[in-house]
Amino acid sequence: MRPAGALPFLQCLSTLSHVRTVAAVRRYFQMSGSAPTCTVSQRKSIYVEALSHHVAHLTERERTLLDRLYGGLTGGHRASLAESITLVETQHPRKKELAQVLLQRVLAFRREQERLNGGKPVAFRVGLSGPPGAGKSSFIEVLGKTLTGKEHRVSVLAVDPSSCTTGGSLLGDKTRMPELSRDMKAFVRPSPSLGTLGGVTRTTSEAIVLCEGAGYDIIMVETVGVGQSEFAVADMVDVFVLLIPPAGGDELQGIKRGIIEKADLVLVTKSDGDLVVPARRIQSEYTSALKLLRKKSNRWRPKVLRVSSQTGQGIQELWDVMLQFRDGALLSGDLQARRQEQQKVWLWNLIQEHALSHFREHPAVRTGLAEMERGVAQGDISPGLAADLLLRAYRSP
Ligand SMILES: Nc1nc2c(ncn2[C@@H]2O[C@H](COP(=O)(O)OP(=O)(O)O)[C@@H](O)[C@H]2O)c(=O)[nH]1
Ligand SMILES: [Mg+2]
Repeated sequence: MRPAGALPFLQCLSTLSHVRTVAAVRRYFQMSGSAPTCTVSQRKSIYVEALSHHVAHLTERERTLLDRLYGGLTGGHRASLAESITLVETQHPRKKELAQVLLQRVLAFRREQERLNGGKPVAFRVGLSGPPGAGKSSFIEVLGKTLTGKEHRVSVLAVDPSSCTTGGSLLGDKTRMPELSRDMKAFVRPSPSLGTLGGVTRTTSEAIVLCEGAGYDIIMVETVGVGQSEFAVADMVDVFVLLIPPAGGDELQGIKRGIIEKADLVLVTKSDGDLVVPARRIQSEYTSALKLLRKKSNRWRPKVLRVSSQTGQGIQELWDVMLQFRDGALLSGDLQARRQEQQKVWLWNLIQEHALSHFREHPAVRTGLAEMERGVAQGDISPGLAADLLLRAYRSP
């Protein structure tokens, strides 16, 4: 098994240029090729070697900055965590490299904690999605407060696709979590308002690692059911929860079928006052709908529960169900397997993103792309032939 540290390591490759690192990288791949003879500790030493070249090029100021962030973060200081997340969110090339060095150190720290924890993950990652206004932030606030009351340390991260395109926010999370934001055992981080959705989801994954390194044992990621963000979030958490409000006539509409399939739990929100009756109806609709869907796991049947953030009804029961889910998944190894699979998906997402932008930026491709697109759209040339031609231009030196 390749350690989780391989991911930031591979991210480093794209930014490293000097010869000695390239040599280390080659050795890494040669060793991986001869996998049976390559021990885990040999591989680890290669990561360390590649990274140390990176570190060797740090200026004194950069080194001091990273030491300060690492020390503060692993010491559980919120300000250091916030600053570290800002570092992973940066678009600045050099700072991006520094962020990778920091992440690699935090990953090593977290792995050590997992080892001390009997190989089990040190934090539980909860993804929450649903249409705007479903009551996600209100719910996170109430659940978060319940958990900090039980001595958990809770962090809340947001992925907001609208903030990427318009700079506006559909989540409006900070303002809706006034109590949790003030709670010393909680850390609430709004979504960055710049960048692409791909970039934001990547930095959210990295922010999860940082929060775990800072000692938060419950990580909640909030997103809206708009664009593809909920699929990205489902791929970075241990349990994925869909929140549905009890309003409107055609409730099942507007919620993508694919995302219902991804849900481990469905929560019907606002089950209080006049809304209890429609909430019950929606609960039974979803319970039947889920029965028709393909089973995601043999060990877990998705459940539909009703909650109210206003009265607190159902919150404790929901948390008990989440713990049942977590404990079962830990015992069977499903949780660890899911995380390993997510790491691989993530690796391929990054490769696709980089490879595609490399392709698009190739001079010959840039010259021919618009013409090919026009030709394909008008039916003058088949998409297959156009792709062949562009790829040939890309491959030619
Ligand atoms: N009656 C009732 N209203 C709620 C409840 N939770 C949230 N709301 C209301 O629903 C609206 C949207 O809530 P919010 O948490 O911001 O939803 P989000 O967009 O999904 O994060 C707000 O006006 C809340 O006051 C609830 O449990 N009961
Ligand atoms: Mg919200």
